[in-house]
Amino acid sequence: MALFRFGKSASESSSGEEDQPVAAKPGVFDRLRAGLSKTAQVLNTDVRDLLKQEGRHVDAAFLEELRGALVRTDMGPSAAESIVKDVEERLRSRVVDPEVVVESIRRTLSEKLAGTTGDLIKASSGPTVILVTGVNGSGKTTSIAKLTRRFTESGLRVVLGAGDTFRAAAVEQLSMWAGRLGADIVRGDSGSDPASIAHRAVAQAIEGSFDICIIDTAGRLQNQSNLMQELGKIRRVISKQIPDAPHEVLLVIDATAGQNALAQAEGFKEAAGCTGIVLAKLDGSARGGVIVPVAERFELPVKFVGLGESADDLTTFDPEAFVDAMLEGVLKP
Ligand SMILES: Nc1nc2c(ncn2[C@@H]2O[C@H](COP(=O)(O)OP(=O)(O)OP(=O)(O)O)[C@@H](O)[C@H]2O)c(=O)[nH]1
Ligand SMILES: [Mg+2]
Repeated sequence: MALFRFGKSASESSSGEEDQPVAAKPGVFDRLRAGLSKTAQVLNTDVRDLLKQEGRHVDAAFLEELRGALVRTDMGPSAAESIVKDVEERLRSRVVDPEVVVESIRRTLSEKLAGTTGDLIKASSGPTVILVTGVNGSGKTTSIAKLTRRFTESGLRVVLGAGDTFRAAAVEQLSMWAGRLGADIVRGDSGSDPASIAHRAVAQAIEGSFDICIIDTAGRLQNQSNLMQELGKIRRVISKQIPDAPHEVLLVIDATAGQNALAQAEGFKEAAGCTGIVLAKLDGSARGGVIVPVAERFELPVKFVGLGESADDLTTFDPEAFVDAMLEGVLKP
């Protein structure tokens, strides 16, 4: 199996493209920075308030306040604890040194996120099949639109499978995106079997020599065992057509939903055989730190982050850029 290495899409290019008009699209770091601005604001306000108190000593009360500020970014207790411990060891009973604290946050987050990303897996030959799963409303269909945009911009041909046959509106939503983005779509009647839609979509991908086939699924909760089993059936149907497919099973997680959303998404990893995560809606969240517990808990690579509602609002996950964006402006005037 191979890996997709996308060329930078127009929306991700950090420099102005020659043929772009005056209002060039922002580069990837600008987008991340904008998306993570609410998180950076929380860190900035809380940590700056803590650190600007001149002459304050690193004591139990200080460490407790620091822990609180860190936890408010949703980075999870283990990351917050590591940072607090590190600051305690390095500055115990001494006067607070803001640079040490910020450096400690940066290093801990970088360490926790190192190796938590990965390129999209690609079929060695024939169409690459991507199955997209997650709880209700997490951002699956929009993420499919964003992925489609990336693929078509790279010159790849895409067919979508409207496997959310639960709601008629879901099929319409995906059809609208397919029309806009120049992808084909396979759809069935409302209430038809999602596995048969997946089968037809993969068949069309093979027969029509498409590069990519992306299957949408209805949102579900992990305690809906019949619906979770349905994911297994979709997988089996696909793998009968192409033995190593689906090549990717992406779990879409809503970054605004907090720790509870993580608990809800847990069952998907096994039931659907997930291979990677898309962390959607980071732009709306002051809790961008949630990527740390997401990566830790699922032990799956975070392949993309969603930064808005349009088809361009997706970037690959770059841990260093992510941490930089999270700490953007912290302690700077
Ligand atoms: N701000 C923001 N909104 C997003 C993002 N991704 C999705 N949304 C919005 O979230 C809502 C739900 O997105 P969908 O893509 O329909 O979610 P879904 O998981 O397909 O939902 P169901 O099919 O009902 O389970 C829509 O209003 C999207 O526009 C994102 O990255 N940022
Ligand atoms: Mg949907």
